[in-house]
Amino acid sequence: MSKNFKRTNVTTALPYVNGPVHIGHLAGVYVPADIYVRYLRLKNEEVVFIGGSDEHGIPITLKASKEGVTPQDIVDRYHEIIKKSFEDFGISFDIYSRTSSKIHHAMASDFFKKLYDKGEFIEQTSEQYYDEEAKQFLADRYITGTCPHCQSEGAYGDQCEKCGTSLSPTDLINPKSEISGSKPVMRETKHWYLPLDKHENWLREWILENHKEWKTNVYGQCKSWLDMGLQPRAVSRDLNWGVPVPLPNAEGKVLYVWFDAPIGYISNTKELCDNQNDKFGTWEKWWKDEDTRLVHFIGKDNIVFHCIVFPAMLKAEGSYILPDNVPANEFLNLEGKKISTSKNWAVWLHEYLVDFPDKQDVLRYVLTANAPETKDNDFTWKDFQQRNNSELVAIYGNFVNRTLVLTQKYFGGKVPERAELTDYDKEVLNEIVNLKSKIVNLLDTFHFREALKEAMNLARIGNKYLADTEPWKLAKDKANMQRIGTILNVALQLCANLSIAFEPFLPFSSGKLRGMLNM
Ligand code: B3M
Ligand code: ZN
Repeated sequence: MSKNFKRTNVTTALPYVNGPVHIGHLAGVYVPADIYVRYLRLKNEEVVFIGGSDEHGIPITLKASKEGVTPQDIVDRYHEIIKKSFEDFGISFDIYSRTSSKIHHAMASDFFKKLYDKGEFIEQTSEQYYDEEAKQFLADRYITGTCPHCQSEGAYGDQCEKCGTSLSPTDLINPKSEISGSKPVMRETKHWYLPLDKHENWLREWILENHKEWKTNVYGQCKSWLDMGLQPRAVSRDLNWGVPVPLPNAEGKVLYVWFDAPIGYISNTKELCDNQNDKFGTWEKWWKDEDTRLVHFIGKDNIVFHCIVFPAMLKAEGSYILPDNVPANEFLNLEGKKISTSKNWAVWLHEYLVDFPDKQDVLRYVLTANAPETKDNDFTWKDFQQRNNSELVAIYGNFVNRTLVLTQKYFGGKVPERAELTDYDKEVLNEIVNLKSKIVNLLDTFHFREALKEAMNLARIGNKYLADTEPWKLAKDKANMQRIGTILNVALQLCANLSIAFEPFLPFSSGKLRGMLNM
């Protein structure tokens, strides 16, 4: 970080509400973001933590038509489930709102209008598949046909799921509308495009020269996009679900979901600031002040939108800051297979919370210890069990338990006075200071796995300290009481610092521990 910022605006990808949230979302985005925000709050920094549901786009309309209900039904159902499960899991958003809100529609609409008025779009007419029976243009996902590569039936207009090839709808043999089953025809349609090619030069410099500190997976993806050369991207779609294009003669056209969704970060900030102005100030402070540091937590499939498309939108608008960092994670698999909402292969958060009551921190711990920070990782229940038993219980729990039980037994639960310190005692107390600076460095650079490991080392040091000093043996002789007091005083210092070091990671346990220590 080259600049000294005054405050940080942390956003998390807005999940599509076509299903509940699963451990892949958590490990990739929400747990690391929550760790980061809790860490900043611990340091008393000014921070805002923005979340919300992405309620537009094809994933929603597709789910609705599959179930024979309206898109509104779908988003209402899952928004509530997701919002509640985040809350219960301790993801400490300042706001979790939704893109179907009035504030958002107005914000996205105005944003589009401003870019339109400034001449930042190009208008282009192209031919697209149209369903004459359903009387609507067909999104890629609504067209199926035979894959030209592997000849399998039921390939989608954007991809064949059998052979994995990316397709465009016109590649399909015998295309069919998924809505009416009829054969679609080509029809002309007009759309607005953001000419990303015009933004290529400054994007190149901004990312490739000025943000070399970005994670290598993020930097690398950006570089390859930029090296391929950027093309204009349509920012509107022919669809009846979304934010209507705010222009005359644009009936049946809505903003492309990837245009409106990131603006959702801004709308949600506005909603928060309008409601709690005394606490958070104006929304503009979080989006238009150079002293604000903007950080987007996302998964790797969203990198291009957050590092290239959204920044181009913000730059084209002209009055916004750009993200300072986009610490995107890779994917988490489940028992060796890719997590999939449509294939129902996932551990769903709302179900975990029921099956493992009061065990939020166990999952938070496992997902952080095994976070897909640099490569895809695998979640297994075996690993979950092992990390719970041999790390949380055997290291953290064991140390705290022994320290508190001994303090209770020999000092009636009062913190004993500290007498003269041995070199070993001093070494242990010094380790707290060392570890703190290590953890802080790691958190500042988004290395959450490593930071967690170092926090756990505090408990490891504590266990070793008790094993080496053996206060229970010393207790056989009354003359040793003062020495035992010093040992437990040191151990209690470790416990107190443990509760602080773990606060961003395991907030529930830290709260309990602070309660036990009467901190
Ligand atoms: N809803 C995609 C996703 O859930 C999309 C993210 C929007 S962030 C502005 O992966
Ligand atoms: Zn195929």
